[in-house]
Amino acid sequence: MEQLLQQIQDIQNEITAVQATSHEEVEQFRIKYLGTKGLVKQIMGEMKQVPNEKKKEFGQILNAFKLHAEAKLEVLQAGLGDEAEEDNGTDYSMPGDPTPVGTRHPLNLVRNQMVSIFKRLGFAVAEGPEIEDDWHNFGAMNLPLDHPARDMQDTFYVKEGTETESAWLLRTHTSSVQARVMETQKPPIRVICPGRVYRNETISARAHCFFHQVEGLYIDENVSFADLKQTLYFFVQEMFGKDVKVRFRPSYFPFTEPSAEMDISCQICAGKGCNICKHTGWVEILGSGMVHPKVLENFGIDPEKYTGFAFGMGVERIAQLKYQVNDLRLYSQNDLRFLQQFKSV
Ligand code: 2NL
Repeated sequence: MEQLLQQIQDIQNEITAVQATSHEEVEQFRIKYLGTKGLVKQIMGEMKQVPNEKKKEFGQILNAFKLHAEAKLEVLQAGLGDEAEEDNGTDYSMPGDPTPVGTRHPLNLVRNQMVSIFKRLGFAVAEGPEIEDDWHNFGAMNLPLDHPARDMQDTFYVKEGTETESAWLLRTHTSSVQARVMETQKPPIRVICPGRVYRNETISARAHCFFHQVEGLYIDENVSFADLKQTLYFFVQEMFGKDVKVRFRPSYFPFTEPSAEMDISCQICAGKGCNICKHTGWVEILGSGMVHPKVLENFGIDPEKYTGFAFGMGVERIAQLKYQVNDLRLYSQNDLRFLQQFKSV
């Protein structure tokens, strides 16, 4: 009896220590311990030698012994995992196929950089609809009814206006977004409006029927032309480096007075003269001015108390100077050979 118990204990220890790495080894375990001629069956056969008064106690020990062996078999089977982990000739330690990482569109890279510079100066970003009514795009901006920009030749009309209903059109500048800001907010106002705008032009290397703009608007008490100049000078220094030179030329826009266009020293030839600057050493990059008093009045802002400056520039223009890509069509053709060249700013 003592000997039998010791034998069970030894076999149990043996079972506990068994390890298996293949289905074959697990099957060997099953045959050795749990098979019809296995050790568990053999030990059970010893039951007849056990005296009657010990049979109950011994039966319980034997049952626990059998359960222990069966549990171990399950553990070994589970340890092998599913069929996929069987050797099917695949080397799972091989590195996977690389996932190609996309690139940002060059216009988005430039737009993001422009926006982040103005954000650092405290400008908030505002966006608005691309389909606009006549008032937000033209009327509020002091464009007279007979202004050429309103012509069917220049603007895409979605719906022509009638005596009682406004015309609907594809916005020709993001000024319409600033109009919506002035409609809903009181000064001080300091926003930039990035977005796509549309003009009815024949597509060529130099013109497209849509392009991208960043416009800015700053209205508060005592905003001066000096503020305008310094803000825009800071912008181009951040964009093109500290060595960039600027000059302002008087200009005309219906929505600003006085108005000015800003040129920067040519970033392609450093002022020596090239095709981009038409051998002048200067390239025009934006239009700007002090917000016209009529525009302020259109939104109930008192021009005697408040003044403001505004500016607008093309994202394509800045990208052209940064990347020297001169054919505007490349920006909208989605040719991956072109787009994949722009990994970062
Ligand atoms: C250009 C010129 C400009 C503005 C845009 C503006 C907006 C408001 C009031 C007054 Cl709400 N002005 N915008 C002012 C001057 C020039 O854009 O060449 N853009 C590509």
